[in-house]
Amino acid sequence: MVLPFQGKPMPVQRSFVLLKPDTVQRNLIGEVISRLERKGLQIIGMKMLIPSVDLATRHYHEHAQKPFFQSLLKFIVSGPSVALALEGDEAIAVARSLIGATDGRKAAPGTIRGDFGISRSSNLVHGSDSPEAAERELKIWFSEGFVAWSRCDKPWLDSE
Ligand code: 3AN
Repeated sequence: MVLPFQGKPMPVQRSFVLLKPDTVQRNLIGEVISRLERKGLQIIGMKMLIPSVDLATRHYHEHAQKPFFQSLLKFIVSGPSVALALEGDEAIAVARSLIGATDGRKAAPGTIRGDFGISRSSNLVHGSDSPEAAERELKIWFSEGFVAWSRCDKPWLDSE
């Protein structure tokens, strides 16, 4: 019998990823989620919602003084987004590397923004940029908590 290779269990980190209204409107939800899943990140929370102005303001509070803040708010409450809670080794950095640079025009090909975007404001996906941001954002968007489950391919992902 062939047994799956059992590697060292991965340290686990959580991240928050938001598929913003342009991803939803452009029918790219499946494409984006597929990239995150295939990479090995585990989805432990997922929901579609139109955020309230209050939720959006709390999420983007660090940009409150920026000149683009009002248009950023208007954009994020303009339609449904898909919120994801992800888990995996270095999930924050891994998700950010899949997402790519902020400006779609400069984002590397192969990244989500590099392959599907040509804008800095409508740049498809948000990903937490630090453990502190991830904790704060997950609390805001997933106050109800997460779904506990194990990926059946985990043994194939768990190794240094
Ligand atoms: P990232 O999402 O790559 O971490 P941030 O945190 O600098 O980028 O910016 C948050 C969001 O604000 C971006 N995702 C983008 O939608 C928007 N944004 C950033 N810079 C600009 C800008 N100069 N003009 C308009 N929108 C911007």
